[in-house]
Amino acid sequence: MKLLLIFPMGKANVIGKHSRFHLAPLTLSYLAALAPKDADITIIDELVDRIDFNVSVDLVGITVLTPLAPRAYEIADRFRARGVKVVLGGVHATMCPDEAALHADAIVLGEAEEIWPRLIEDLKRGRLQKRYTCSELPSLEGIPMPRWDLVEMGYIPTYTIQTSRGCPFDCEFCAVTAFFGGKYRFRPLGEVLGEIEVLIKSRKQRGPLGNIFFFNDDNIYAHPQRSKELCRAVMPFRIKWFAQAPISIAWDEEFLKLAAKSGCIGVLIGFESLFQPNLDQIGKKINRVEEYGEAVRRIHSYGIKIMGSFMFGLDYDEIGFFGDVVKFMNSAPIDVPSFAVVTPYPGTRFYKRLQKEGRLLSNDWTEYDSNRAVHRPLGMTPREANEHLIWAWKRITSFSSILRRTVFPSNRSLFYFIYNLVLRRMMRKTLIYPVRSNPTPQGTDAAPLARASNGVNADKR
Ligand code: B12
Ligand code: SF4
Repeated sequence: MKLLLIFPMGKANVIGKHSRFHLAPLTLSYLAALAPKDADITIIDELVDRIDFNVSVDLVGITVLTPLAPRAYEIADRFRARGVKVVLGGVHATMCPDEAALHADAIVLGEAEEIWPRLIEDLKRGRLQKRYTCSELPSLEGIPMPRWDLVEMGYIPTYTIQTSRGCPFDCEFCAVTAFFGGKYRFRPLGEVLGEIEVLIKSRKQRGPLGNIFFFNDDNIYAHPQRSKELCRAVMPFRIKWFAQAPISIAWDEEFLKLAAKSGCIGVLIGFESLFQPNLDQIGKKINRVEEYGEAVRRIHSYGIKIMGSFMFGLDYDEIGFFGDVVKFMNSAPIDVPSFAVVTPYPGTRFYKRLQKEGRLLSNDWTEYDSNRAVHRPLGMTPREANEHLIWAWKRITSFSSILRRTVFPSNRSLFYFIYNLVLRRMMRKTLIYPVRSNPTPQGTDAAPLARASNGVNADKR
């Protein structure tokens, strides 16, 4: 059985085609590991590889995220035109199954641990079904080691490991809880350690930075006790790691101590907004704006750096907020900045609310890249949101901001200085200077609802 697994590239790629400044694709190497042992598998990550549409294969599997969906469908249609069977899976295929089904011989809804081997067996026996649904969330015990041997070297030299799935929170805009059903599951620690050990042994493959790990869990601190056990367990390996975490880690000194001691070099934190009513509305109530400064100080005091992410276009946002966020990032300081326009991904509560309120502006999924407004914000026009996002990126990747955030503070870091220079180059090349062929969605110049109507938004500060 010849399998071809594809990660499509959409316009959402802000890094640039055929640049290897990416993380290697865990989803595909993991799906390869779940396939029968005798399968002959090729992995194509379109960010770095080209697809040979004439290749002889029995089955093409494509993972679908929302901004990549149109490209995924285009690839699927081309293979199907030749009579090759195509399966679509992933978050977007799960949230929009009827749409995905138009481009596939079979679709997989939800997690594929149990389904994928069964589907391949069905294909072999000539009884492939149109739709496979994960009815029960799979246990993460005994999941196989991803087939990194099938992925070419040369990505960012970081190993990606998933130690848990899900998050106990349910932020309105986030697809995680909609997809994973709000249930938090974790892998047995022994299995995670086993995977780390194997990867460390193959380190030479990945160059001198080969001991940096990305725990790509949705929330590494979802179960504080278990998070601390993970830190204790990885200590002997002397790895460096980073992960996504909530701001509440700042108040758990024991965790911060253990994380730092076990090699934590950074955490990705969703600050999202500097205006509390926004946070309350999107359900991110663990974030308290008045505590942000102190939280950053505490996390930094353990030598842990912060990638801080903020979103714009939330209901209580107004233009001045862009400048406030840049100012906060410079003074906190935030080591690696990340900005997005809040995006209503299908299946989320945010999507459903905006749909009900008639505020969705685009049904072109390529525009759902978090770099532009595809909804009608209340306190600014979509165009203002887009232009100010670019303005904020420009300011935060200026030399003065980079020096302020990474060189002048007492916890200065050469690594993060260089990282910011790379980010500066990337953002200038892909978002700040290029004129997009299709820059803004329909309705871009629509007046903001609140300003145009009754000033609902006027006295919110
Ligand atoms: C790590 C991560 C990233 C990394 C990816 C690194 C890498 N190369 O692996 C980075 C930082 C690059 C990234 C980028 C983006 N991401 Co991201 N990311 C994640 C995260 C946290 C984990 C993904 C992961 O590796 N999971 C582990 C694998 C094993 O799980 P999986 O992919 O879901 O696959 C399982 C099933 O879905 C299914 N499956 C998936 N595909 C297929 C295909 C077939 C054929 C079959 C049978 C089954 C199947 O089987 C797997 C096993 O059960 C998820 C959150 C989440 N928990 O899903 C967000 C998430 C997937 N990302 C999201 C988004 C929006 C993005 C960006 C668009 C953000 C942006 N503005 O740029 C970009 C797009 C990337 C691109 N290629 O253009 C959203 C997707 C929403 C949506 N509706 O599409 C998520 C869900 C986060 C969220 N909070 O909503 N991301
Ligand atoms: S805390 Fe993060 S992962 Fe959890 S629901 Fe909110 S945004 Fe999603």
